Amino acid sequence: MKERVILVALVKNNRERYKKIADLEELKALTETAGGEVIGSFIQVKENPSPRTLLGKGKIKELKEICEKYHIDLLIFDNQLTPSQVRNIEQETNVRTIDRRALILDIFARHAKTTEAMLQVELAQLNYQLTMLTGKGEQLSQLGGGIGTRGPGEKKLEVDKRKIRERIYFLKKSLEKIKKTKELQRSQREHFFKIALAGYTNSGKSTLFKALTKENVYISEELFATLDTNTKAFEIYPNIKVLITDTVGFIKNLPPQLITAFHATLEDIKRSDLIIHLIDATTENVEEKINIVQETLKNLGCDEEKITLVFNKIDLLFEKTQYLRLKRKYPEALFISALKGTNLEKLKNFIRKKMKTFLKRKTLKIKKEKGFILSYIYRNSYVIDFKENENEYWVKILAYPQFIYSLSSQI
Ligand SMILES: Nc1nc2c(ncn2[C@@H]2O[C@H](COP(=O)(O)OP(=O)(O)OP(=O)(O)O)[C@@H](O)[C@H]2O)c(=O)[nH]1
Ligand SMILES: [Mg+2]
Repeated sequence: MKERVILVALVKNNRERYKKIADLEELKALTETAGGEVIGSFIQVKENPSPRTLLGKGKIKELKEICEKYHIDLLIFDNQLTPSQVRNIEQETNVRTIDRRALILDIFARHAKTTEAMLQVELAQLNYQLTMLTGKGEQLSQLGGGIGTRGPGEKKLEVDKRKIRERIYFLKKSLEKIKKTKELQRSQREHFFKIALAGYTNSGKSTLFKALTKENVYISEELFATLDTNTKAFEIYPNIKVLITDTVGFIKNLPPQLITAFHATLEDIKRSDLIIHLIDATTENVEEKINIVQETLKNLGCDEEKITLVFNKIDLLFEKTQYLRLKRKYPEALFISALKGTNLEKLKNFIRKKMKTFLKRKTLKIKKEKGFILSYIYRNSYVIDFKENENEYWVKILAYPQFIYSLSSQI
């Protein structure tokens, strides 16, 4: 049976309350992705949050009554909670309580499929637990403990912390090993033009990946459907391949533990020659989401010059106004529908333009007795023109410089 959930948020004033509604919509989608059923939401407007329970005393009481009446199993706070706040709220409402960060970690844990993703998620979860335990320790010493509580309590915490640290050490070692294998793969791919798909969760990255590579990947309206990077080649010109990588999506306030743990995965974005920042053009607060992704990319150390904005899902933009507004505000951006295939040719042309300096044009003169090499050339380059006379073939090609270089010793 689905857990029955109430979403809770605290905002400073009425203006923020209005903005919070979109955040709660997102929190609802996250909750549903995690398998919960949202029964309602609860917002308190209060200038100063209570250090004990975030919400004020009266509101907590009100919340407790609602939880009893509607048989609520779980409270999910949009605001970040301290460990002691979690405990106090649980004590006073009798309902299990988590915050947005814990919810996102839970979704990541559900969706991790490959060994690497599972190790990364566990690492993020343990680091998160460690911060929560540290908080609990502080709480205990602040209370002064007392006979029978403080001593053993702290001791148990120390044991827990030590076990967690040991496991973290093990996970980091295992991830190191995977990283080495990945490095090897990367070096083999070094000379290809590399594209990364980045963007807010649910913007359609995997759908675009599938449209370009014809690869069957998992696509879903759930948030964070993709946690594992997936790299595939597709031909941008006949016989000229580029590599494209589908990655994990971003979200507002992504727990920092996840960014750290997924570093190896996100490294693929940084190392790309072109980053396609894909945006769901139909979503609420588009600009805010664009800024969150741009900010995350910047923090990862991505070169801004490499980032291109691409608006997706234009098949759903029935109203022209949103389209025109975005076009005016982001004149350089492209507009596509990954699902319907609209403007994919435009996107490919854009990629071709971007990779101009990565490819070389060359006219090869090949003696007829070396004609056997032609099939090798045809397989690895885009033949623009072909002529022959009695003794020679003239082949005008477009190819990666490395390929042209490899030919020089053979013709
Ligand atoms: N109408 C429409 N729907 C789209 C389009 N592109 C993607 N979708 C839908 O949007 C949802 C999310 O698509 P995904 O490709 O899984 O998105 P993602 O960016 O990979 O999401 P995460 O992996 O969760 O970060 C799915 O239900 C898709 O069918 C589009 O161009 N038009
Ligand atoms: Mg995806």
